[in-house]
Order: sequence, then structure tokens, then C-alpha cells
Amino acid sequence: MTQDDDIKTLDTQPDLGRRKFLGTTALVGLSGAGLSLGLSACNKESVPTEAAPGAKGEVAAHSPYEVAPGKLDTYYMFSSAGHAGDVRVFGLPSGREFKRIPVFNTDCMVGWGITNESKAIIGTNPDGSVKYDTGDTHHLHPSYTDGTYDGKYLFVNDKINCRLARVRLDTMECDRITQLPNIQGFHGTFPDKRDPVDSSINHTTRVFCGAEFSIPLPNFGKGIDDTAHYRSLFSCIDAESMEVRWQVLIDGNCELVATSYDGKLAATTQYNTEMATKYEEMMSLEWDTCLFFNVARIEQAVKDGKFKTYGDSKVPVVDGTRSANADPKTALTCYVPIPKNPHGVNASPDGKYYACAGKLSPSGSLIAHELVLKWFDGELDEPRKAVVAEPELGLGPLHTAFDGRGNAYTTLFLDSQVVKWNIDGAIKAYQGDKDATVVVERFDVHYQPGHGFTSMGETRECDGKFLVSDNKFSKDRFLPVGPLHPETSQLIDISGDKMVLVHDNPVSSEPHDSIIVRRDIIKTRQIYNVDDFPHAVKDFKDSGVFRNGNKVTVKLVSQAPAFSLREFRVKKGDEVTIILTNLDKVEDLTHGFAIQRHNINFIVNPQETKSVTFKVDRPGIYWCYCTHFCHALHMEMRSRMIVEA
Ligand code: K7E
Ligand code: CUA
Ligand code: CA
Repeated sequence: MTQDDDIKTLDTQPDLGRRKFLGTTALVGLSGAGLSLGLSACNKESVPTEAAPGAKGEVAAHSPYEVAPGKLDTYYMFSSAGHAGDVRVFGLPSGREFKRIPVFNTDCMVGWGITNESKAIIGTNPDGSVKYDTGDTHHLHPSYTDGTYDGKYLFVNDKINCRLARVRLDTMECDRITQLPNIQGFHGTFPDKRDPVDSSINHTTRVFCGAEFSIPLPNFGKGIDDTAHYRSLFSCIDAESMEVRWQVLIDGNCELVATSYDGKLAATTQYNTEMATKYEEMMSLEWDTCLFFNVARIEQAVKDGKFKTYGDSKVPVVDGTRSANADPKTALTCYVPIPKNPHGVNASPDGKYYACAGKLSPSGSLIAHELVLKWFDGELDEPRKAVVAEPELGLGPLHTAFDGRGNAYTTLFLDSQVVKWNIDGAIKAYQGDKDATVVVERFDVHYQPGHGFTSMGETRECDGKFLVSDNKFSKDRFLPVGPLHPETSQLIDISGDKMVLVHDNPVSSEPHDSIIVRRDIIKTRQIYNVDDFPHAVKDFKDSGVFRNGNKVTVKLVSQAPAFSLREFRVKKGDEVTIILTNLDKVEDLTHGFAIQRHNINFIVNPQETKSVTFKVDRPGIYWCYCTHFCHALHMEMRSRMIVEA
């Protein structure tokens, strides 16, 4: 069966008959807990025969959402892992976890942070050690072409050490990491969807990054007590080169980031327009803002040399503060007032609106893209007039997702709900129509949701099938595992009139944001090209020990079930570099390489080359062995490092 066939099967699986059957027996009217119990406990005996006439003995009472053995999921879900520092890959609707992609963390399975190649991506100190071995990923978004995912890259932030990483989606491995200058607390990030000026560029070329924390500029010990002059910058990174292109000095801070479908605007919510350093003061104003950036004007200002730089950084910084941008016709930025300490901002898939979640205000603010552009053209007198709806949603609105049918789904942290509201209804109500339906449904989730996100929901191909509520607390939903509980990722079917809870998945702490990508978009590569690695050892006869003073290079190849050298000799005090090429060409035939008592552990995938460099200072023999199960003779797949005195 091809992937496409399989997608169709899966899509048509919950056909009306089956759906109705399950709907009347199991899905409707049960609480979420009852539902998941009911489904997982189903077996042939428990199928109510009256509800499935003739089906007895033929139909296992599987949920229509079940991905049966041998079947593939319909979607990928990519999740940030929070302060675990990695990115995770799941399948939906099953919720099964397939892979963890190390990014800002150290990963001993892959050897991330251990191999020279990964260290070069992470960045090293002069002594060769990695500069940072921790990170906090919050937001991840793939590259776009034509307003939808193109399967090329995934960009993910690190809030702790102010870095943006890029993951290649063909190998699902991190290939670049860039540190942003002049900022702290890099939180929101979003790629652009096309170029604001050149209409032939309909794909991602920039990634925008918001800084949540403000600091003195430059930050080298002066101005520490002058908190009124602490600043945040909004940054733009080139998606290909991963160089920082420019930054914008702003008033207030940045929180989440969104981009328009026409490439003209980037937006960030701001909860600290007070520019305070203490939390009480950050809540002192009733109004904060959603701040818009006019990308074309900013880049023109950079071209015209209207920028400065801070400290050692060469990155041009343009002035986006309120006072410098009073004239809309030349303004780089537009500050749209919205209620108190907003959190998420999400662009609707039709490209018309930005939905901001109120957080400390029980409301959402809907801002019209067209009206912000009008303000920049000098045709709208007040930025606030770009707000076209401000529905009351409930307590603690955080993030909003869409179904492509005119509805928005906002997570309510305090109410532990997802609230479904109608965009047109909210606009009509804001215009004074008392009969307009705004809130369509309130749906309890378990418990305290952070992000909610829908299948393809941040693209023009938003399909309105599934919503996942990533909840911060799971309390009683799973077997207890000690003081730290997993979080719950709840899959909800939003394709019908009513939301239906499909299942709970425990997720290890602490995913924040995720995206759900149709699987046909992702095209992975199963085997490397040996020529992609400049140091590849392409033949058994090229392996050996090569000495240059006290620097020794050991060239090795692996081919199941052996390493090319059964032993190799080095001397006490040497700096040893081991280069290992896996010459196996069979899909999934990965080998590992670990050295006893030397803290070395990494894998090489088929046709891949990796290297490690370390000091040997204790004479003796040290077994090297294959860590990754590869062959019936996997245990025998060894070599001996002999360190001579
Ligand atoms: Cu709401 Cu970092 Cu996306 Cu977490 S942020 S939830
Ligand atoms: Cu090679 Cu296990
Ligand atoms: Ca505030």
C-alpha cells in the first residue's frame, strides 16, 4: 500500500456508519476519562451487538482514530521540548513518539554534544568544549512555500542562551545554530511566508525573533540601575545563511511572534509596555500592545544606513520606538493597544486577522491585517481602530488555533478549557449586534492548557480535522510516576459540530508549542551520501592510525559486524581523533561507537561519518564497542584501544 492509499484509508476510516455507531455508543455523553477507558477496554465481547448488527466476530471495537498495527499515521506532530532542549516527533492521530531530535541539549544516544560535528554546530570554547549544553525550546515553526509548509526546515528557539536553531526535515537533524546579539529571553519566533517586496520569492527567507527580557544596551556593566533604559530588540535572521540580518529597537518587550501571509508584516505581543523589571509593575497598566513591524520599510532603513550597532555586534539596529515612528507614512512600527498582558498572537489561515490572547484580560483581540496596512499608509488615524473584535473568552486566554471554517479555538489556562468562538460572530458582536453568536462551545481539557494547535492550522491548507491541547498539568490522568507528572497532550476531533476528545497522551516535560503537519509534506532521506562528509573513510584499506606529533588520527570504518581495526595503538598524553565512517548501505543499519572509561558515545547512520577528539592519559587497554543493535554479532562488534605508557 502506498502512503497515499493509506492516507485515503485513514481519512475515510471513520465513515458515517462507523462514526455514528461509535458516536452513539462510546463518544457522546461520556466524560473524557470515561471515553478513553471505554475505548481502550473494548474487545469483541464488549461490543454492544445491538449497536453493530452483523458486526460481531468481524469488527474489533477499535476507535476510528486508531492507527492499527501496520498502518501509518496521517500527520506528523513536531513539538518543542521546553527546558529539555530537544525537539520531538510524534505521529497523529496515534500520539506515538517516534524520535527526539537533540538541539540545545546533550544526547548520548546520538552523540550530540559529543562528536566534533555536533560541537561545531552548537559552538565551542577555545579548548574545544561546547559553549552551551542547555537550552529551553518554546516555539518551532517550519519553512513555508506558497503559504504552506514545504518540508525543508524547522526553526526553533532557545530562551536561555538566546539562540535560533534550524532542523533539516529530510534527516530530522539540527544543522545550524545562531546566537542573537544584544538580547535576553528570546521567546517567540516565526518564519516569514513570502517576501514583502519581491513577489517571486514566495517562500521563507527570514525568521523573526522576539526578546522578552529587557537589558541595558550595550550590556557590559554600565547602566545596571538605570532600569528605565532597559530595552528589548526584535530580530530578523536569514533562513538560509542563519546570519542575523537586522534588529529593531522597540518600546516594551516582545512575547509571541506571528507573520502575515503576504510577507509584509511581522507582529509581536507585548505584556511589558510598562518596561518594568518587577512583575507587579509589569501588570500596572490596563493596556499593553500588539506591535507590528513593516518589514520592507525596516530593510529600506537598513539599506539607507539609518541604523546603529551595539558593543561588538555588527548587526544593524534600526529605531522602532514610538517617538521615532510617530508619522505612519514613514513608520517602521505600529503599536496597537490591546488589553492587559497579552500572550499569544496567531495569524488566521485566510491571512486576514491576528488573534491575540488576553492572558490577564478574559478576552481575545482580533486585529485586521488590512487595517494595520492602512495605518501604515496614513489612512487609519488610530492604531487601536485596527482591532475588529474583542470577544470575552474566559479566564487566562493563552493561544489561538483555527479550523479554516471561520472558527478560532483559544486555550484558557485558568478555566482549563478550549473555547471555540466564531470569528464573524465576534466581529458582528463588536459592531453592536447583540444576536451574534460568539462563543460556540466550551470544552474542558485536563488541565491548564498552554498551546492549542490544529492540523495544518498555521497554513493556508488548514484542514480543521484535529486540535491538540497541550496541557501543563495532568494530575490524575495517568499512573503516578513520582513528584514530577507528565503533561497531557489531548487529541480532539474538531471536524464535526461538537468537539470530541479522542485520547490523552502523556508527554514527558515540557513541550510548549507544536505543529501538526500532513505527512505527505515530509520527505525524509534514509541513507546519507558518503561524499557529503569531507573526512569520510571510504574504504577498509584507508583505515589506520596516523600520527602527527602527539596528535593521532584513527581512521575507522564500520560494516556489520566489524570495525575495520580490531585494535589500535596510541600513547599516553596523545590527543586522539577518531573518524568513523559507516559503510553499511542498508536502511536503518546504524552502528554505535563507545569507548570504556573515556566518556565517548555516538552513532553513525548508513554512509555517515562522525568524529570525536579526546585526550588519553591512562595507559591500558580500553574496549571500544558497538552500542547500537545492528547484527546477530552486535556483541562481538568491538575494537581495542591500546594506550601505551
Ligand atoms: Cu505560551 Cu513559551 Cu508558547 Cu509556553 S509560551 S505555553
Ligand atoms: Cu554494530 Cu551493533
Ligand atoms: Ca503589562
